[in-house]
Amino acid sequence: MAEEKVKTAKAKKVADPQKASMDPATQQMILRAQELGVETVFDRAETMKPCNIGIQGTCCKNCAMGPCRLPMPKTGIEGQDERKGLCGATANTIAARNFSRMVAAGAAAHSDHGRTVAEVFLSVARKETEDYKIKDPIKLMAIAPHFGVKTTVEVDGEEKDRDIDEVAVEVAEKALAEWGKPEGELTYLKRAPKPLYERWKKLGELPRNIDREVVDIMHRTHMGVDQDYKNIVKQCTRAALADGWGGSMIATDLQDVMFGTPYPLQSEANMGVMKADHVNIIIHGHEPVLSEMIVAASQMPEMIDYAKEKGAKGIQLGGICCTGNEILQRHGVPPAGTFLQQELAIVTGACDAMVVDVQCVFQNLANVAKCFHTKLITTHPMAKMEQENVHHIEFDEHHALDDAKRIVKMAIDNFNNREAEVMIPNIKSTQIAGFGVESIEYHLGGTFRGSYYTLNDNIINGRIRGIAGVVGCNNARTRHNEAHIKLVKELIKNDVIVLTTGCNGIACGMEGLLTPETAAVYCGPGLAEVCETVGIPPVLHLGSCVDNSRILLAATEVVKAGGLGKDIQDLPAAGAAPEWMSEKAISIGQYFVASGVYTLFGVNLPVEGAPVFKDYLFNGCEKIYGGKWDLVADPIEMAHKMIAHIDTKRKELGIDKARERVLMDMADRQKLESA
Ligand code: SF4
Ligand code: MSK
Repeated sequence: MAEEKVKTAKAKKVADPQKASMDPATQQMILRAQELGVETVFDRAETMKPCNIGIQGTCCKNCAMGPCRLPMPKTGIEGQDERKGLCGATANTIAARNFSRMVAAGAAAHSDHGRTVAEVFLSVARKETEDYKIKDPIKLMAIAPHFGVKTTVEVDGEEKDRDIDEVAVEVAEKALAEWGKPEGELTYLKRAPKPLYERWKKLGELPRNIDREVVDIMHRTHMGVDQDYKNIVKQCTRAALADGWGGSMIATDLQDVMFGTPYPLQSEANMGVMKADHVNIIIHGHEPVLSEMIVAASQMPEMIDYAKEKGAKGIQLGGICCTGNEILQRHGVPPAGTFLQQELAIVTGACDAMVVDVQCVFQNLANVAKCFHTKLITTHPMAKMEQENVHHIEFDEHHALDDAKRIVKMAIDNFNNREAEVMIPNIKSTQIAGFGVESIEYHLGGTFRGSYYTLNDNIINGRIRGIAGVVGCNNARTRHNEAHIKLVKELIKNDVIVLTTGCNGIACGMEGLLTPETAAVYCGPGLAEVCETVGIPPVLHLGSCVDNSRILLAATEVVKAGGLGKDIQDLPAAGAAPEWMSEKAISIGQYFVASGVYTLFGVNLPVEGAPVFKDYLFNGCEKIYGGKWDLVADPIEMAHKMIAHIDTKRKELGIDKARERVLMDMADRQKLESA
């Protein structure tokens, strides 16, 4: 019995479920884990406190003369900051180096994901695999010109469409070259509004190729190289832009071409999506290349029949993190939880297999799986686990469907091995997910203009006060989901439409904020009216972490539609990651800042020990990029800082008065209705 296996765990300080999470399903499962003696991240957060110097960003271990630790003196810095490492590196240099290494790691993670997708796409284009097809040829034709690939050819003096396979091969080759081309600049940068592109050019910060910008950071932050924090931030920008407008954007586009561009669909969210009488397979990580095949395999009649033979009623898939978001937005597979719920999905006792690829995967999953019957399967060559109970089935695009069938069969064969009593919280919410640049245009675009005209019109007339991008992780140092939900609710209450990705998207789904009906309950009158008229939720789920590129392109479309300035920095818009934890979030933050967005993070930022560097990120950057960083732990205060920024931008655009009129109209109308 699982209970017996885990009784040996030593009695340790454990988390208070109510304080650890705002989500009742998570609270129930934390308690359940504690009853079984299974340790989770919530308990570890009680016993391990963060390093006081690391958290300030001023611990350097870039050479063996260190680690050199430069904490802020308790009284603060008065006069000259005399602190230095053995080599003389200042607090600014050390914090900037650490920050930029986070950007490098984040950009590398997103972009390497993009590279895998591009490699699979090349195999598809060359017809080396039967398992994947081009599902969205229209999108292929739409992105081809951005790579300089012609979509038509002249035949006998007439322009004809080029053969789609030819276009696909050329796009794939050009896309892959973005990682290592010897000269030039990234091709997608020109998709940004012209003034933004020109600014990056003038600053000399156009990324050359994706890999080079990551390597450059690792070189210049080596002991004894770049010792000017401003110059280090310049390189952060190049690498971050290579992520947002490069690796991530290519990942999103090619995934859409191969797996289909998402359109709104109905699904559910939270751990209650798991079913006791079904084979449950939880898919976790970030790269959807194999999970696409697992979705296909789990729908095959032969697999469903096999599951029934074993006594199950069927096969239930569930997602965690962004692989979950990928299969949610294209297939409606419901997320079983956010980043912090990954261990708890196994604690249900009903997880027959958990399949993980890359990023955000806890090594402790192996220890939790050991206490239950769950088969934990790693699938990526660069992400294995040392524990013996972990299976490795390596993804290969040439036989991906066979690999996926093997995994699904393994889960089915494991159905009857359940040991612990199954306990699945009976908690889930309905959601509409699967939005994107194209579907926003469809729902909020003008009927005749085919652009973001209606969205812009509603921003200009003030029904929609502004746009917020709210994204990012959970962090066990804060109450699970609380900052996400409080922030989003406060924004929509104040008529700010929210575009979400990543674990914020899952958190909003769990809270039931991703339905059109939410608008009447939580939104201000202007946003509620728009959502009701158009039939959209006030929070639009745009997908996974790489899909933050969709937010960049949506902002660009808003600029193009006119009336709201000439650049992203002119828009009444702001971005936030209230519960961030990943290095990828720092890369995302930097590319949003460098694209002109006021970007607020919660929890903490490793800059407090270097006040001059911090001031550069929080104030100096605005003069250069139009966007800047900020740190606000309280989500309501964060919302109001975002709203204040949105209002400033409205004033600069001369549309602040329009909003006052619209709200008066609404109030008048309400008065009339109640009379
Ligand atoms: Fe210390 Fe300088 Fe070495 Fe960093 S690079 S560990 S500050 S001596
Ligand atoms: S999964 S990066 S915890 S959003 Fe993309 Fe969630 Fe953050 Fe991982």
